[in-house]
Amino acid sequence: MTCQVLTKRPAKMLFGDQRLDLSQPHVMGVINVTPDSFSDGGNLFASQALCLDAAMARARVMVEEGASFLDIGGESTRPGADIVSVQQELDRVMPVIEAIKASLDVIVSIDTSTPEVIALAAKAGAGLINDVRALSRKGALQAASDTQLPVCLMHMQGDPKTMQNDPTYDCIVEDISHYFDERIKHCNQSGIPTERILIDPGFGFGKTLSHNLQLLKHLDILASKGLPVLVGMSRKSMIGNVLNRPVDERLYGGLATAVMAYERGARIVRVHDVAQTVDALRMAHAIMISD
Ligand code: 7PM
Repeated sequence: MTCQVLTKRPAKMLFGDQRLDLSQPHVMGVINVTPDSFSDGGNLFASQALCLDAAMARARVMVEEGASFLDIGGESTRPGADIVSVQQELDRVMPVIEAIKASLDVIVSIDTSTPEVIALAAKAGAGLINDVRALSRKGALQAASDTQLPVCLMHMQGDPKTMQNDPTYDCIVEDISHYFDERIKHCNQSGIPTERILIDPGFGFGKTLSHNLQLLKHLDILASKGLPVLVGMSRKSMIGNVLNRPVDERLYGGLATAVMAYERGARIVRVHDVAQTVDALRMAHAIMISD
């Protein structure tokens, strides 16, 4: 028997003009267009034009390596990061979205909490709205609803400035599950049907190492809600803290988290290292569907 039979998750989901089979795992490549993004040291940002060239070069490679999505972000959510103006965020992400849509066959995910960015990115052809604030900003629910695109609701405790100051939960998995129930209700009331919602526990966003490890261990409980689960652990401190490795030496640890998340029901894995993660997940998938 295959595992899909056991879930109530629909096998296919429409992301803008692309239909994706979510009975298999998919990789989302991260394209940060921020000067302070920790994973690329800001080297995509030397100047506006250079930035676009570098972002597109990276995008092309990630698509060749098998990414189904590219996640474009123009606001750093690093703890303590500077606040970005709406215009600044638009100036960073819109050229990249337009260039990708013009030349690459991939679903563009827009990593934003800003209503104006949601609307314009959708107009430019984005296929998924990925919001680390789960559409909690004023106007974001309506903006997302108007696009008719799927939305990824990520859980975060607190805000990026303070979230790592002693985060606490009664029971991390239950608390986050209830949080999603509330946000899904708000989405539904704003015209976003449950069929267009993905959930993401938000590894590293207001969580201690122990919280992050428990969340991954019990991810199957969140997946059993029936909504597609997306996860992002690539290069994060939860890997660094277990292995005692700097950010550029967390690939193997990250592959372990990707495979374990997939086995527990995650279907989209957001990573910086696309080729390696695609291989790991193709292998895991072959095992999962064997009988
Ligand atoms: C600095 C700190 C820069 C943290 C970037 C980050 C997620 C996300 C991010 C995630 C979803 C990173 C994060 N993380 N969106 N955006 N899930 N859906 O490590 O885990 O890339 S930003």
